[in-house]
Amino acid sequence: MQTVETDSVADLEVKVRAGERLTRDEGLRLYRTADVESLYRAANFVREKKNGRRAYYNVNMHLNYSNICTDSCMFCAFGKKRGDEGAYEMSLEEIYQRAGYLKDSGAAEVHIVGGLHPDYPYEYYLEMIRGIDQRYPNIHIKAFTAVEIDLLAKLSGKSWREVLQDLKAAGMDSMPGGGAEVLSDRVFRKLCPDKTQPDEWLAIHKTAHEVGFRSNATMLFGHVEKIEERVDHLLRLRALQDETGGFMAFIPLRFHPENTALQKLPMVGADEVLRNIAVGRLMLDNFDHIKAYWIQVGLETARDALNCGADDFDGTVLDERITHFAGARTPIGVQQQDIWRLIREAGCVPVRRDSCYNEVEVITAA
Ligand code: V47
Repeated sequence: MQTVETDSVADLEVKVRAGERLTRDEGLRLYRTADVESLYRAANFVREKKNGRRAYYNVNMHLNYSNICTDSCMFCAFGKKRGDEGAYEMSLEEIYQRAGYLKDSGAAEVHIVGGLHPDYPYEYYLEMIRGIDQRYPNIHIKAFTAVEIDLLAKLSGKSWREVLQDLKAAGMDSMPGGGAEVLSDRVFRKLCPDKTQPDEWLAIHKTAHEVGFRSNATMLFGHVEKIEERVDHLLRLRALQDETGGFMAFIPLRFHPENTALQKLPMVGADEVLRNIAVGRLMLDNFDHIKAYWIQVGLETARDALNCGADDFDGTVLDERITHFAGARTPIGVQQQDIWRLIREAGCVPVRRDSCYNEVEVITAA
């Protein structure tokens, strides 16, 4: 990848231990350094300062209601045109049924995202949220990326704020962090020129925070981006978090090339995953949580990430599709016991959390 061996970052570890904020140039050094020992130690220091040895997870399910999408992002294997092999959509009844299965399996959160569908009306989205919330009021509904919020605004002729207020009234609880990719105009021009743009992604999250939603932020790494663009992405998230405090977790997403227009690219290795987790932990000093999304990074690497800055293992997931369309070899879901074992192997204490990181149970069971 783009990392090159340069100097020690022991001085940055000292700075981090003193509680000082890192600069853009220092972020670049963290991406380039061969001194991963200092990098991981510094990131683990921040992780322990914020979260001790706790490692969070939740019992959740992904619900990807349709993969039919009007856009054609080069990194995506999930989106299909209607009539394509593998294109699917779910009726509202099917969605409610799946949410019911979720409740029966003890899950506390449903994470809902889909493609940019050409014909669903505005009311379909509100009805989806309202119907789940009415049937299962205790399930936390984390739904719709900034890109879908933008679509809903265009569909309804309403502002982002009005759309978010409608969704809140319908029962939506928080927003996931997808669609950010790398917040760089150059990267978007190359990979997804027609999609909700970087400035808009940030403005939608800002509006969501103002409306009272908490949200997450992702960064899709390992494709055409430069390390300068990764650092700028982190700085833009940090600046918005300084303003609103509305982000809960940062989630570095490892690009899976299979079945995408970029399939000639190799997938980055575990070392790059751990570096992105660690640099994210160090640059985002105002984020409480860094998520190791095991679906994409692999269960063992997610375990190792818990000692390189990450404090959150995501959840049981049950039925992930976006990364599996792009060739992910991980399971589509795991049992809580598997997560406990991996967290303990990392020397951490498993803590089941709710969607807003309130502790539900410190796990002592075997
Ligand atoms: O927005 C698309 C990315 C995202 C590929 O907020 C790909 O808690 C890898 O945002 N290889 C969706 N990634 C996933 C996401 C997410 C996941 C887990 C937790 C949370 C959260 C959010 O997946 C998309 C896009 O950036 N993506 N294609 C691919 N080929």
